[in-house]
Amino acid sequence: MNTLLPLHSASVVLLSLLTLALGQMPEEAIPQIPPSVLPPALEQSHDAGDPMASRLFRTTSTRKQTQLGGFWDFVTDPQGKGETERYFASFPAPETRMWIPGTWNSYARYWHYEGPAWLRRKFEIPEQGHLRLRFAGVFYFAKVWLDGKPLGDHEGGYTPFSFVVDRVEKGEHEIVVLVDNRLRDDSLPKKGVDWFPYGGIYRSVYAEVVPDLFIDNFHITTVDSSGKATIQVKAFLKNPSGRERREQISFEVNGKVLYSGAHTVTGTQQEVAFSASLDNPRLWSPASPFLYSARLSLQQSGDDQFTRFGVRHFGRDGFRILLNGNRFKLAGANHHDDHPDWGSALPPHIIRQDIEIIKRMGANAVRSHYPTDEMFMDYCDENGLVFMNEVPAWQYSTAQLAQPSVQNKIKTQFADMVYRDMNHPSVISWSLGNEWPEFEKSYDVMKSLVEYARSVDSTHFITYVTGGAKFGRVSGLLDIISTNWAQYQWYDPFTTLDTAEGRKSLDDLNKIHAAFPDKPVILTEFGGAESQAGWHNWGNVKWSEEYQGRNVADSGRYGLEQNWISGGCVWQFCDTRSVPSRFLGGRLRGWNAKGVVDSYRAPKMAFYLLQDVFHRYRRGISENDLKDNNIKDKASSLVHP
Ligand code: ADA
Repeated sequence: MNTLLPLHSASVVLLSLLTLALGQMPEEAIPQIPPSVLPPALEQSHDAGDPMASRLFRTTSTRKQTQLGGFWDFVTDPQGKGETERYFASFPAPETRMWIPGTWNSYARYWHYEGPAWLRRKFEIPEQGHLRLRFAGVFYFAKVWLDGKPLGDHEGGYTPFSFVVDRVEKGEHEIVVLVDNRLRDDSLPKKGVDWFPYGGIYRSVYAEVVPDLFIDNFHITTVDSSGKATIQVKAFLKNPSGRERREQISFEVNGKVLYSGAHTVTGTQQEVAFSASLDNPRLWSPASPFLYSARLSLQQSGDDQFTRFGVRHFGRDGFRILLNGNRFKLAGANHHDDHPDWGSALPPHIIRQDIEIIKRMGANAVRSHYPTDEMFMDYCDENGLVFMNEVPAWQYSTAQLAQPSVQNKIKTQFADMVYRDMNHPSVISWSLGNEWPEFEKSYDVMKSLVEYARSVDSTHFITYVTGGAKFGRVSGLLDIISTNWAQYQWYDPFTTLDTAEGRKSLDDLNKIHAAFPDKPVILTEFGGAESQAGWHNWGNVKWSEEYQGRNVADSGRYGLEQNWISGGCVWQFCDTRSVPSRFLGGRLRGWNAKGVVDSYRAPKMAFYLLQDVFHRYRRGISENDLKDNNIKDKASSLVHP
């Protein structure tokens, strides 16, 4: 990635422009110019080559699955009369047919629609049996009927849910889903959040026939110690009939059986735990993202499930984060599932391209405000991108956090996130929320959330993200202090690092370390300045690419150069659509335009400047070469070329 790259005429022009803009700079400071074609992201396989599949690997070799993507009948229900009028039994004349996975808010006709909507499709099942319907993500509230009978409902837009129906006949069936994307003060995220609440069945959905006893999921944790990894497996079994049975459970890694044992299963669900060992494990890291394939199988019931895992260890040494015993700093990007044509329903080729661009940026990490698409996580695993995962408890007020219903939603979302994403070696941390304006007033809430989080999973860092360089008693509860370094220049081009405001924001940051010298600190968001792609100005003018580029490069470099800071993630990867209420609050065209690439992923100047910062860091140049005054000098050269 870092070798000499072919230059062609467009690149040469761009190179000259950048050189002009940056003034006299030493040769190695010239940003890398990427070739016009991105190298492909690593991809080991794709689930049976099925374009509708939600994962990059085969998840079962025994279950018959029917992908339910494609066109569904669609009708909006602005007056909310669908349930009384029994749309689930007799679907009204459709307004249109909607492509699933998809969101209605990416269709011109439903661009602004927030409310209830109904979707229906028919499908065939190949044999009689227990039918499991699995939704990877429906935003935000869903209620499901099969052949006119209610299966249940689900609240929460980012994690999967499923229903099992006993003895469904072979042949044609009808599924109806009521979806509502109206957010409220006590929803997760809350109403008015700074990203668009795209409504719909926006992630994959499938039906599959499962045996009486089946595997719902299984978790793998690994402990590496001199030439051997101990693998701990926890299997989550479902046994809807509750009938007691004896089952032989086998566990294979890369085709080799590492464990086989008989277990008694009683009740409708049961956890089974065992351990195995793996000799001479290859470790996972961003430089060498080695993955193992694991299969869990039930001999008598005939069920199986696959997953992938990595052997790696995140640890702490005072303020340092260690990966496999070595210092690790994040050089990352904040990613939203958002695209002008697809909304939040990113199709596989866009997900793959986003990963390619993030890799090309020189990043080694990604952060998201919520559990992202499972395929995105698979790509992070394969491409060595460390992932900061988060519950979308975004900017809740003290009064909101005091509500037990809100606390329960945070806990449920946390548990569901861990349940889904536990095996991804890319995951470094679980965050409990982002930017509660008065987080210290919610100390007791945070304490109980952290205790809950640790009871669910003790193998990943627990964190919470403050808005601005802030800290307090809450910080002492966390494994990592995460802070959005948003104080200078985000909305005001005159507060550069050289000004009094800029210096104050540096002082504030340093105070965190002074108060908690032994805790790692990550700048979960830095460099957030909006720019209109293509709008340039010499004077650091708001919305110009120069204004954004300067903020991104200065703060990214600062985060990587300070020994006590464990790096950070740029805010943000691409321009994303915001909520209508923010349209008048300064969001350009209604979009949050702080992307280093625009909404269609075309690079802005900030992309190249950040790429230079990240690549320098990876080449080990930054720590010695760019200390002290260089930040100031380069910033000045942007304003006074
Ligand atoms: C915060 C928040 C982001 C976004 C950002 C901004 O840092 O976490 O979601 O709203 O502000 O663009 O102002």
